[in-house]
Amino acid sequence: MDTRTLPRLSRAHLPVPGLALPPGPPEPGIVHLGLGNFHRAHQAVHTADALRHTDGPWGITGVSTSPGRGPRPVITGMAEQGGLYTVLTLRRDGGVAAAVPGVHRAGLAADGQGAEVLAAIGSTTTRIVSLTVTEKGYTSGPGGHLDLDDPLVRADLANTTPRTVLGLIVRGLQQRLRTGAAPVTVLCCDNLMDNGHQLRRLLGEFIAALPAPERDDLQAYLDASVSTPSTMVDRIAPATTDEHRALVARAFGIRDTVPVPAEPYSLWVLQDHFLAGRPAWEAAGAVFTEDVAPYELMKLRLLNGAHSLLAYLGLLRGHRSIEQAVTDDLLGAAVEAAMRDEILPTVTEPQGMPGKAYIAELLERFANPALGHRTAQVASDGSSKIPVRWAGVIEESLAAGRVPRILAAGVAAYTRIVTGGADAYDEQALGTVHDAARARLAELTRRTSEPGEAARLILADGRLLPQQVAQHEAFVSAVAEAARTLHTHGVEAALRWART
Ligand code: CS2
Repeated sequence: MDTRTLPRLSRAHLPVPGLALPPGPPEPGIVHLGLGNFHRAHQAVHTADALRHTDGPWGITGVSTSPGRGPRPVITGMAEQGGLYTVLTLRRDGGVAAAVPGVHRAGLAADGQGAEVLAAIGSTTTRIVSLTVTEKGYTSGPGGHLDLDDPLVRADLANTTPRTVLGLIVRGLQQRLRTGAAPVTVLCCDNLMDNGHQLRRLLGEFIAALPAPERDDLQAYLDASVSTPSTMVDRIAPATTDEHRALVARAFGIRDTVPVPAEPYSLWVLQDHFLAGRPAWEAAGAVFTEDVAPYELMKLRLLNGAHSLLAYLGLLRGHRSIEQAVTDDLLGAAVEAAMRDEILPTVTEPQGMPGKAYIAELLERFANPALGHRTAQVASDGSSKIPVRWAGVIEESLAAGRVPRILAAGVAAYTRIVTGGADAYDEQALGTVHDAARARLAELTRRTSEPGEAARLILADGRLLPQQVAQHEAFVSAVAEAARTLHTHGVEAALRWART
């Protein structure tokens, strides 16, 4: 189909005629860092729905935080479409629905338009600075502390044109100090445990590393006028491909260069600590509660934890998508067993969300064939995802006297993939697993070709899993044995070993 003849998405050409867009909010009260698919399918949709219910100054200035100069396709595409894009809700039965949030007022690239981003954060009309910058965007190192060895962090501490996310926020807060120090909420929407507290601690660590006069003013401002609520965010929104663009054209007769595919499920749980107001997100299904932690724990450990297992073991079995991995009987059963027997005992069930029912629902969600969620995408950045998803489960299981062997096989699969690359899985067919730690881990394991030894070296390095785990001989031996088995006999044998 030649899509060039179709009308481009605009307020006049919507995928569904008469689709009600929120009235153009007069002011972008939200600056959002991380203009990826997750934000565009989650917070933006909740905000649009909230605005349909209660009007307010809640337009969004979207900031792309990915490094690299030059035009960002998402910014250019949205700008050409008046800030619009289609959210394609893809159902398991093949049904497709379209939504157009229409809440973005401007798009900026942090790399190249840093001054504009700081001005936006500093503006008196900005009331919320929200973030979806992924786990690695927080520039934290061992123990979750600000990584002062990271050259970008060091440069941002010395320089007022920041390139890291923490640098952008702190320098933005500095601008706010100049424009009257109005209260603001910095809202973390990433898959981190206790994400509001973690962000606050990291901001504090960044500020503490600045010279005295700057440091003291900023710390006082952070303490008095900046809130950082914790949130649990959940919606599977894979990367956009040409197939999704073709689907918009075929199903709705519109040309959209930047649509977002997403599953029907969406959940947002937040603490209601907003110092300068917020959209009526509760009218859009968001849940406000003081105690977000049980929701976060359950979601990060069960959903994201199982996702990563499916991704690493799935890649080694030759699966390109999460759906293929979970519908592979052997792998699906092992991951279900890991969720039920290894992960569930370490989570507190939030009220109204029984763990067993949540697991059954997750298996259904993962098996949605319409999503095409790539294993290589979920497997990427394991060095910053595994500490969040698996470390606590493993640590608590070991403390309770259990060695979680399926998770050990998952850790082993990760070490095979990041050190073995194309030798471990079909990188050509399945895609590259990106990970900032890859070069360092390759160097660390350079002297050995024995997979068990390589796994031991990665654990001993102490960055992937905490010391108590990395020094637990029964667990380390289990990972080493799983790595050897994966290498010589494959996933089936490793899972048979893990489940005996
Ligand atoms: C995924 C998440 O890419 C990943 O690592 O596990 O993005 C996942 O799809 C979302 O957290 C679902 O809410």
